[in-house]
Amino acid sequence: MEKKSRIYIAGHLGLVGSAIHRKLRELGYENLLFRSEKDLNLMRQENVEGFFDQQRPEYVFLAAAKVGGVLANSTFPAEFIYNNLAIQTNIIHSAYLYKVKKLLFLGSSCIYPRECAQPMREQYLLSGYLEQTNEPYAVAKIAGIKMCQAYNRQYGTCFISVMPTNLYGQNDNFDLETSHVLPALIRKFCEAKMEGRKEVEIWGTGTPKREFLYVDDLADACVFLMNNYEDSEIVNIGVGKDLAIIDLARLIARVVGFEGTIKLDTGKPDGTPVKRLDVSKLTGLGWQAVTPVEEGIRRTYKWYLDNYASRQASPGK
Ligand code: GFB
Repeated sequence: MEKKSRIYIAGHLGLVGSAIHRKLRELGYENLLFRSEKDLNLMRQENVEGFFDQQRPEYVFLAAAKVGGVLANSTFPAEFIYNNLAIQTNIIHSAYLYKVKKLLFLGSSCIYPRECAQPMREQYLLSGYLEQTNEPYAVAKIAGIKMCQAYNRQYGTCFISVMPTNLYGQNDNFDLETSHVLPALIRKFCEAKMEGRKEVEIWGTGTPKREFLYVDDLADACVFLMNNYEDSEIVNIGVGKDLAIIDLARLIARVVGFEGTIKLDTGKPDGTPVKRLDVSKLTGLGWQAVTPVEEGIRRTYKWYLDNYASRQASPGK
């Protein structure tokens, strides 16, 4: 990408898209294109093609998606498969029609089989059954990968696909029903501390293990790959280390300053037992994550206090 290239960030208000937007600005890219949902409905093919025809982006970061935690995925399976298939199909096909130079598609680590060998290497894709709680989402993401690869093969496009691990950071979703675990626990411990409660309930058995990548690191990796990677094969983006949910809960409780007890709600789903990416391909290309998880949690907690919690506290906002 040149500093003056026309770069479209689909999903620029979300966790990932907003981080890519910040990173590109910070690096001096000055010709950034973005549209809110109100101005461009990505579920409508005609609208998306019209936008590409008019704006002619040269590079596309496809970060628009319907995302959510383990409960949201199992409660709204139809929305997770339909919205994601529609959004990504419309954008990838428009990128082909309007001759985008390069597109980066964001997948997810849930594309790998539930019982996948750990750490999960790129070649384990489609080597076993998927986790049930998020199968519709995973199938949509796998379709996105295969679509990029098929277009590259048949039409000679340059569409790359990256698979991030569990992400967190500013602009995350802090809704307790639909969010991922890390923002949910920041909010739960923070509210319990403020209300003087002695106990916080977390979902599941606490034993599943997850890997957490700070979203600003992810954005840096995406820009790096956009500039340095051209292959159709997928690339994992992670930190290569994981921790048990109960240990994550203790760490967040410490950062927030909650001193009560942690209770397990085993009626809620655990999801995949373990999920850790093999990141040797990415490190071999010359990139690695820099933000330790405790530091990332501190920054996200601060953002939560400055933005989300204060918004909740002032009526009318
Ligand atoms: O982050 P999370 O919702 O998604 O849950 P997944 C991770 C683990 O944290 C599960 C536990 O074992 C949850 O049971 N957990 C404990 C909690 N307390 C909570 C809580 O208060 N809220 C939430 N949300 N979880 C998603 C997929 O899976 O990960 C998506 O459903 C996507 O498709 C995403 O791939 C990255 O890691 O299980």
